[in-house]
Amino acid sequence: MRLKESSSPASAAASPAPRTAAGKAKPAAAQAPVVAIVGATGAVGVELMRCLDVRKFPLRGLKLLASARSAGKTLPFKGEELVVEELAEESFEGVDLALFSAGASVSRQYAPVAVGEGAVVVDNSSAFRMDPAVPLVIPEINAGEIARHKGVIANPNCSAIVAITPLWPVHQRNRIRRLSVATYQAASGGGAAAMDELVQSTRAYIDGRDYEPRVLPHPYAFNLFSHNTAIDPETGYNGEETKVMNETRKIFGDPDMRIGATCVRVPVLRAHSVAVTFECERPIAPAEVRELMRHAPGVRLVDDPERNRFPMPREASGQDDILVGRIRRDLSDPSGRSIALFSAGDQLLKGAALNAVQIAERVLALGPARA
Ligand code: NAP
Ligand code: 2RA
Repeated sequence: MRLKESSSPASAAASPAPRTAAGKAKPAAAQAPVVAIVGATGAVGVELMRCLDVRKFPLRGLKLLASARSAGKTLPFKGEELVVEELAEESFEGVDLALFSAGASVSRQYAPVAVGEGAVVVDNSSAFRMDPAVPLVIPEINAGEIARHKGVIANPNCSAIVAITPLWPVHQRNRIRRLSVATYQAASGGGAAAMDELVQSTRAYIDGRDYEPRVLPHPYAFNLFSHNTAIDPETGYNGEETKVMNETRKIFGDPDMRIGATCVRVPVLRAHSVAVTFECERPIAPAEVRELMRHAPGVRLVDDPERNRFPMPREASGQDDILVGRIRRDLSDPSGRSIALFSAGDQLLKGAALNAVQIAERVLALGPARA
C-alpha cells in the first residue's frame, strides 16, 4: 500500500501501488501501513512509539531507525523488543509512512529518499516547514491542508503548537490581528540529552559539585536563559522566535498577522509554557474566551482564580490536551480588544509525537491516491 503519489522536493517519484493477483490496486482498508520511525531512540521517537500504541494506530510493521550509535539496541513495543537499525538509503524499502524526528539535516537528506520509495513523510524537524509546497499542520486548525501533500507533511515547532492551538477558535470568531508570545521552554525541547543535563547539573549544584554544561550553552540548574538557537543579526530574534512567528502566520493562513515572540529555556523537565497576549479586531471579553476554550479541541481549561490554580508544566506533562488559563483583560489596551492568558502543553506529545500521529491518522484516512 502506498498512501499518496508523490513527485517532488521532499519529493521523488513514488513507487506504484502494490497490485493484487488480479492486477487491481488494493482497497484503502485492505492493508495497514508499514511505519518507520527515524530517530526512534530520541525523546520524540519514544513518544511516537507510545502514541502509535495508545491510539491503536493500524500497523503491518514498525521499523525503528536511528544513528549507528543505536544500531542493535532494542526498544519495547506492545510487549516485544524491537531492534533499532542504522538509518541508511535502503531503510525505506517497503515503508508506507515515515515519521521523522532526528533533526533537520537528517530530514533534508533522507526524507526525499523515503518519498522516492513511495512513503509519506511526517517530519518533526524544521527542514520543510516554510516550503510553500509542504503543508504545515496542526489538525485542530488546518487538517484540510494534508490532502495537498506531495509526499511530505511538516509538524510545526512545538512552542508554536502550544501557543496557537487554543487561539484558533478565537481567531475564527474575531480575527487576532496582533499576537505577543513569551515562552518558558522545558529541557525536553532540547531532547533526551538536555533532560539529562538538567537532572545531572541540578544534582551537582545541590551536592556543591562543579558541572560543565555539555548540551545547552549556559548553567541550567536554578537558572534560565534565552533560547539556545542562534540570533539573526538583522532582526535580533533567535531561531526559535523566528519559527514561532513565521509558522503561526503560515498555519493560520494570515500573512498580515503582527507577531512578536520571546523564547526562553527554563529549568523544567518536561512541557512548555507560554504567556500569550493577543489583540482582536473587535472588543472581546475574558468570559467569551473562557467559553471558547471550554469547547476548543485539544484544549483543557484550567482557570481557577479562587484557588490560584492555573496551567502548570508538571500537570501538562503526559497529557494530550494543552492547558489554558489566567484568561484576563490586557489592561494595557483600553479598547477592550486584548486578552492575556497562560498555557502549558506537553511539547513531546501535542508539540511533536501526538500531532505527528494525528496527521498520520488523517493521511491513512485519505487512503491510497491511486486505489
Ligand atoms: P533527541 O532526543 O536528541 O533524539 C534525536 C534522535 O535522532 C535520536 O534517535 C538519534 O539517534 C537520532 N539521530 C541523530 N542523528 C542521526 C543520524 N545522523 N542518523 C540517524 N538518526 C540520528 O532529539 P528529540 O528531542 O527527540 O528531537 C528530534 C527532532 O524532533 C528534532 O528535529 C527536533 O527539532 C524535533 N522536535 C523536537 C521536539 C521536542 O520537544 N524535543 C518537539 C518538536 C520537534 P541516536 O540515539 O542513535 O543518537
Ligand atoms: C525547543 N522547539 O524546545 C524546540 C523543540 N524542538 O527547543
